[in-house]
Amino acid sequence: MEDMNLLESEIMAQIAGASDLKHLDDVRVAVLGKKGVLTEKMKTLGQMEEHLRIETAKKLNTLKNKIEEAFGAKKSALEDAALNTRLQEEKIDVTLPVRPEVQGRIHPVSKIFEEVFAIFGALGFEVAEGPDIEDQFHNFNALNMPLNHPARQMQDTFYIASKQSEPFDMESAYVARTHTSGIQIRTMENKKPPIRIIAPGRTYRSDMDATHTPMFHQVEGLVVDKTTTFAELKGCLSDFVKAFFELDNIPVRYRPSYFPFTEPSAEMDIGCLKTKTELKIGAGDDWLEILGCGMVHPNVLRAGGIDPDEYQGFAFGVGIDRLAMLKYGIPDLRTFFESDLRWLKHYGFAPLDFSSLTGGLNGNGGSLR
Ligand code: 2NL
Repeated sequence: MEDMNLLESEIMAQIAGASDLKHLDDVRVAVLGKKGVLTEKMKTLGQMEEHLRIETAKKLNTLKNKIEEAFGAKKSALEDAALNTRLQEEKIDVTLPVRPEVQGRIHPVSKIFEEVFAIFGALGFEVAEGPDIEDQFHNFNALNMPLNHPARQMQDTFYIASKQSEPFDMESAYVARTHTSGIQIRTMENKKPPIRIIAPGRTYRSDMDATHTPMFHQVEGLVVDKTTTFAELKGCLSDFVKAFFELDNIPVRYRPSYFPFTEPSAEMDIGCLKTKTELKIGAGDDWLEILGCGMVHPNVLRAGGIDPDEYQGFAFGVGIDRLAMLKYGIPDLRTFFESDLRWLKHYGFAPLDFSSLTGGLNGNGGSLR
């Protein structure tokens, strides 16, 4: 008995004295490990006479529980302490001004994403995200693009084998998403209307020339409710282009078009003036294609678990890289992805030049350009 009390206070002292998690674990092994003091004591039970054995076993078990509890408590105390030390050490003063010698700039693509978020945020949209690697259901089937649809053909989609070790199997393969529509399908699957989201992100197609890169950026939008109409789409998208180009009035027109996932489908153009050297947006007799849009196809609503007899919706898709080229006069798309510091210094934005509708999309003079 004496013996047991002494053992307990010794072990408790060792636990209390552990200075870090490694030290504590060494103590744990020395006490509870295969050759630990307590384990060794347990082993002696076998040789004891029955009455003593029952008595001792009870005490040892009680002691073991106490010790395990003490280890647990000490472990979380040490973890808390370690976290606090780390938080102290890694503390940064975010109110410090940016050092002028800082080289980093916000990439024009990131800047456009921010502007688009600010505008659609003010129009009541939430931002939704999803995986770059999609299954074929969310990238194609659910979007009214069945197995033999031309857009699914090998040449423009990157396919990824579902199991590395086995021969390539077309049916179970994943794809690098060719649009961000899968995000919207997932939203419909998981949430009852009203839905009002934008889905930004990287998208991938096997295509490379002066106006196409294998990775590009897109924002899609989706609105679903009982009374959503094409008129609402038109109002929403013309509000968007006016805010985006920071003009009170921009002529817009909708040309009939075709997408498998919308019916009717349209392309939206904005008025502009094209001269030999300049492109002026918002005035003139020329038109510039900006985005694709339409009313969500009933098959797509159904694939997202929404009853097309009860709900309807509109959707749109806009290329972010092209918007950046237009707004900031960047002539070659390929330069976007070359990571050339001189290019980024020329076209990039100051880190704290936030986009907002009240402060101006292009910030309050903080640009370093
Ligand atoms: C374009 C055209 C578009 C959509 C994308 C969409 C998504 C769902 C349902 C219906 Cl989940 N439609 N997306 C609709 C129309 C056009 O993109 O030219 N993008 C750059």
